[in-house]
Amino acid sequence: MNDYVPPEVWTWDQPSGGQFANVNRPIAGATHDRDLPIGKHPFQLYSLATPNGQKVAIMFEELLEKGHKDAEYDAWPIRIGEGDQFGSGFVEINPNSKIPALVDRSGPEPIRVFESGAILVYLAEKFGEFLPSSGPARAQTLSWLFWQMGSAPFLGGGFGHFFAYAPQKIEYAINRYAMEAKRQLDVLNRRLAENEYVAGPDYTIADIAIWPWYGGIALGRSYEGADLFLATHEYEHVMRWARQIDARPAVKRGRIVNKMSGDPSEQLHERHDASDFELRTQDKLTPVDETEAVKDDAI
Ligand SMILES: N[C@@H](CCC(=O)N[C@@H](CS)C(=O)NCC(=O)O)C(=O)O
Repeated sequence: MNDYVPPEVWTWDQPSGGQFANVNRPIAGATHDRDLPIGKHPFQLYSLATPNGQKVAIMFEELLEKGHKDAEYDAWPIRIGEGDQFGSGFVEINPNSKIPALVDRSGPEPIRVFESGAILVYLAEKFGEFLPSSGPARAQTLSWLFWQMGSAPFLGGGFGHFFAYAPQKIEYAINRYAMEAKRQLDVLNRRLAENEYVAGPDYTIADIAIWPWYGGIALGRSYEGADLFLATHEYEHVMRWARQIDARPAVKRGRIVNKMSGDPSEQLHERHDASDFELRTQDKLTPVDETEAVKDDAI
């Protein structure tokens, strides 16, 4: 318990003290002029390897794995810890200033897409993959995709924030969100007990959206100590599914795109070519520039 009494009207007069407090603001819009780089491929992805960012790079790698050569993309890092999401070029694509954001330059006019769920649906429909075109299977896929979009803010912004990033460990907040995180893991566990993949027998954009968040927690990759704290090993069907998806070649590649921290062999700061995974991870380049090592697990 603390002695904070909220004023009648909230004002932004002090930093919160939490991690990322320096980039959090109560206003939208650009803070500075900055054009975004544009590469040679039809798709330009502006992102970071957070769970939301990983979804889109995994989707591109899955499309390429299926032989869709038109799914070639350039992936540019947006350093959200340094405020790149408030540059004018980025805000033009995503007025919400959050990664991931995509520009499809394959047609006569560029098409801008933001919100990871919208990007997954856009690409799935464009290539006719990972989203059934009609019927119950489509309804299931979209239901679970939107389940993720609605649920993960409680896992990340709620549990993850208070467990890992808040300046104090607040028992009430951690209890509240640990309870919800475990409930969500149980929802998934029951579903995956009866289905190989989240939407049914086939791998879909629902798995691509859900895995970086819930697979990340289950495999101990998000919020250090969270797997132990939430006893994720008890969700045996989630664990089976998380490991199964982790083994997919496209997932192995996609999850390291725009990754700026962690093991240098798992950091591909920019992706412009399939060969980059072999040739341009940080262990293959000059020694890691520590100023680039911004946190990109999940905020
Ligand atoms: N609902 C959005 C959430 C995107 C999101 O929260 N992105 C975070 C990184 S995981 C971000 O860019 N944060 C920067 C900020 O809040 O300033 C989506 O799924 O695309």
